[in-house]
Amino acid sequence: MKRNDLAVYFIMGTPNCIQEPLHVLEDALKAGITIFQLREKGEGALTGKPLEQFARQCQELCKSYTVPFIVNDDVELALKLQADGIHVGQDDVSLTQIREKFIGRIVGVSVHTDEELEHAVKGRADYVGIGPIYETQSKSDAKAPAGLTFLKEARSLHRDFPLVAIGGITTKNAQEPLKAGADGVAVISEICQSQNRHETVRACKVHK
Ligand code: TZP
Ligand code: MG
Repeated sequence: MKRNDLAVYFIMGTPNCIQEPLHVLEDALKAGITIFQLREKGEGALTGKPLEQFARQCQELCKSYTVPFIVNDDVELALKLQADGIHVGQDDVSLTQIREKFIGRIVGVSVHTDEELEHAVKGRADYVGIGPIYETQSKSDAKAPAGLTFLKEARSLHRDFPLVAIGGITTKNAQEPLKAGADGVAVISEICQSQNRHETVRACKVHK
């Protein structure tokens, strides 16, 4: 993957949406998100066939805007749909197992420490997610906000490795992680709840 693919990484599941989820996704695609992750979690989350059907609809939409479609956690679903990639945390299936199954596809891993970062880089992850940078309401088991320190360190250790910042990112603070070395920002609520997704996506891109 190219580092620029991470520029505006939209993450969504049906429980994150106030509006019709497929409308939210299409509006975000029109607004210029560069990658999408389906993360179907929390109260009322779809499972089984309804999840598969929704995932296929998301995938179709992403295809029509040539935006990579990534599945969070669910290895089986990602393989069944031949998704463009998978994103896993430290408590999910191991990177070694996933890397073998996702040859030529995108593998992303969430990391919080130097050790986890080195393991992800050595294990040939395609990118790592670093966060939560700021306070977030969107992940029930989120760790304490880490600020920019670890992100800066990760960038200084790996000049060219694709890094995306996540957690509490808004139109107001997005430039901070970008200046600190992130290739992009991963966003749930700010895009899901936006009244003007063109403006929101624009504000989340690097201001030159
Ligand atoms: N991982 C770390 S923070 C987070 C995830 C999935 C939630 C990010 O959501 P928001 O609404 O952009 O803070
Ligand atoms: Mg996970």
